[in-house]
Amino acid sequence: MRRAACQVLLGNWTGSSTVPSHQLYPHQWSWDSAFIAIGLRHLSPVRAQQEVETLLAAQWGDGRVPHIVFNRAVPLDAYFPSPDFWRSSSAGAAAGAPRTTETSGVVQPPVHALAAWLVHSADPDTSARRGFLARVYPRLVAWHRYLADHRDLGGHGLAAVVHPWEPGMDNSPCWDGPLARVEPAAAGSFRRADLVHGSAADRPTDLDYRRYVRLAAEYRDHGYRDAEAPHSFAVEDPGFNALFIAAEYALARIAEALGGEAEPHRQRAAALTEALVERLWSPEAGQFLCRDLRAASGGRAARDGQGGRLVAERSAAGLLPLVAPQLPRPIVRTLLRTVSGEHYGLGTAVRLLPSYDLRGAAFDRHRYWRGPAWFNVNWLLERGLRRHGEEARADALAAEVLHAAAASGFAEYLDPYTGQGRGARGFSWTAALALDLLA
Ligand code: 9WN
Repeated sequence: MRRAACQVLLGNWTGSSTVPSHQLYPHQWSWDSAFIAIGLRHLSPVRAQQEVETLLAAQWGDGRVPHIVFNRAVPLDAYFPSPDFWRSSSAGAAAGAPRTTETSGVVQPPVHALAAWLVHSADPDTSARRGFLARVYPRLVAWHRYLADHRDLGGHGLAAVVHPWEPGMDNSPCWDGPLARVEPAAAGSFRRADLVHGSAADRPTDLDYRRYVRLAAEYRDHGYRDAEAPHSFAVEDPGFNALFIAAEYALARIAEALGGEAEPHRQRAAALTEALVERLWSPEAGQFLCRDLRAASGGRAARDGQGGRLVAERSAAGLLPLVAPQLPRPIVRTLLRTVSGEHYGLGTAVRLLPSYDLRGAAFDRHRYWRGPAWFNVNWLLERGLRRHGEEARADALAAEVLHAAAASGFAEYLDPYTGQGRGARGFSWTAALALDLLA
């Protein structure tokens, strides 16, 4: 299995970074690279460092780390939206987009500091010799500062996502409500490349895509400047912010290793944890929910005066705060119950955590982030279980992840009921995270 996972990673390596999948995603993706580096460190610590460095080399002047770094050798029609849609080097100039590398203009969850710390820890000598931490630290600090300064759209300390691609869970039912207010781009005004390799029954719908395109074009046409863009989609996502917290703690470790100041990072992580609980915890749901910042206030949100409204959909993103080390114990206990309760059924109805509520009206066992089980989410849950002392459950989940990864040929995602692989095969983060669990 180790050999097979390594082969996937070697095959998807392009010389300076790794594609998620040659056919469906032939460029470098932001959070994919973080997960890939976490696995790659067991195969080649130097390549794992390069993976992170290549991504961070495409960072914008305002600190954002783009969700895609385009490979200029790949034909434009291989992936949509392509560089000629984003036009980052011209449209993003005022926000400090790189001049010579084309990227997208949106972001993905900030897993990078965690990845950098884990990559360093795998081989501290090589890391020190290459000056890895010293080089990535200022960039990671600027990235987190971008999220804190430009993305706190709700004004209470959490980072908001402004496009469904940003939380990395493109068509989660959590976005259905917020997206309904977005005017779809004209049908036929673009050509989807994903349907050449992916099945239409699995992928987001055309109507979803028309709204994704509208939002991205709107952002681009405002120079990707957060102060000026209308951001008609703005959501506080518990998964995104949980990873921000974990990354901020990792940044504290990195600062310490460099002989710098760790305390400001720990303080920000603690403040983020507090805001997460205050704004997104739902005792009724037994998990964290998304907050739609553009919804008129009502219900609980009106009473607590927090602005916007909690989205009444259960997604696995609302369990990811288990990776946050300082979560209040009663909340941890509730989350641990929810994971194996009727909505997720881990260990009873299903073997891997599904991406969405098994009982939710929008549940679809094959459609991408509307039900299928994903390996990165399960790897994060495994880590969260272990962090909170649930060793036996973490061991059991790790065994299931490894079994499913191998049996599916390192699939992109799985039917949560049958374990049948779906989407791309030889998918990089599936191989990388399996390698990590084997280590
Ligand atoms: C849009 C690359 C990416 C992942 C995302 C996943 C999918 C892209 C797409 O693929 O999104 O960014 O074209 O569907 O949803 O999590 O990073 O693997």
